[in-house]
Amino acid sequence: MKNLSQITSHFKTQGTISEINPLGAGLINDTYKVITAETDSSNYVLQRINHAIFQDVEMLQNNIAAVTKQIRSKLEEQGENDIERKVLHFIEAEDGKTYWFDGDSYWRMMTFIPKAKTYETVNPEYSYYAGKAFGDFQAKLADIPEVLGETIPNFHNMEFRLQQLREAVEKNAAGRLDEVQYFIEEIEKRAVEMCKAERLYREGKLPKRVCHCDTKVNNMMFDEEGRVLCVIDLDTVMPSFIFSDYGDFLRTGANTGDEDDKDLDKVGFNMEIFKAFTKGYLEGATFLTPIEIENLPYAAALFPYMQCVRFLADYINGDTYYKIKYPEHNLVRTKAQFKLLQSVEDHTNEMKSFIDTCLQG
Ligand code: GN1
Ligand code: MG
Repeated sequence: MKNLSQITSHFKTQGTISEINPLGAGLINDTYKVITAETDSSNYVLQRINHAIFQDVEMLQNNIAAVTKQIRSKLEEQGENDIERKVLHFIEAEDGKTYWFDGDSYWRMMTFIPKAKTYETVNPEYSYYAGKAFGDFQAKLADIPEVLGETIPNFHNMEFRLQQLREAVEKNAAGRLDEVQYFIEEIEKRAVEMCKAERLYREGKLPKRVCHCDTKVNNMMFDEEGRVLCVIDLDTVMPSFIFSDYGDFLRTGANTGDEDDKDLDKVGFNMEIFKAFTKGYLEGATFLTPIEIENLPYAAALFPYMQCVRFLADYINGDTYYKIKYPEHNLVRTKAQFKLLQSVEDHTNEMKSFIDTCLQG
């Protein structure tokens, strides 16, 4: 607490800081809520940026500054009157930067958005709003003047993720290979199909657009009525296929169980959520090309698949990337994501016909 309040003293905040408590359930950065004593001054969010993962903090913060500036100006154009709750606002550090380096870690602060909530699960109504909001988020960023850098190179590149898994298998650093053979085989069976996006891109048939790339349901703030206020966790905003945002929301929002559910009977793909989210997304993302729309069911499968590959690679490597709560955690996550993938696959035809209906209607 003492250390954390020393960190906050390097930022141009207002009010007297009275409490600093852990916030949220992110797997990468460390996040805290900073509470001020005065009722009329804002509370803040303090974050320690995971520098091992985000190696170019300058690029990271420049991306976020460009994105928040663009969203802010679009909201102003629309005459929005709740701007402070609809876009993140970063606090300057004493040296004028948007982050502070304490000689060891990189920190940043932003205003805490009041009267807003995040959820780990959502009902169909909220999913519809979420779909519209992510479509709208991508639409707002379509004409961003800055060229955004890839804060994590090849982040959602399926070919690259498979290559990482294959390297992990090759090294078998933690000696865990024998117990995961089944999953490796299942992953390899689907590898060619799942790398379709990269092939379409090379053939010039699929564009990259500015995407959020971490559209987990808990990266969205809702107001008291369940309307989406804004999208948070902007570290991974970068050029990608729109499949990233569409697919990663469904991976989390349409899962009937948890991302790391030990009870696989609870894990499955909820078609009601799929339908509501897809309807909203198609309404918000008015710029989609036919090839993007046609591949939305592929995107719904791609993200459980990719996450399965990433969790499994981390398990084989000995848990060097994701925070874990117990030794088998990454294996449990792998199994849950694989179960979800199978459930998505079972719904392929139903997804396709729903999308056709939306387009006709
Ligand atoms: C990480 O930190 P968090 O939980 O928002 C990860 C995502 C994964 C997710 C899995 C930078 O996001 O890509 O989908 O965990 N972020 C990074 O829960 O790797
Ligand atoms: Mg998050």
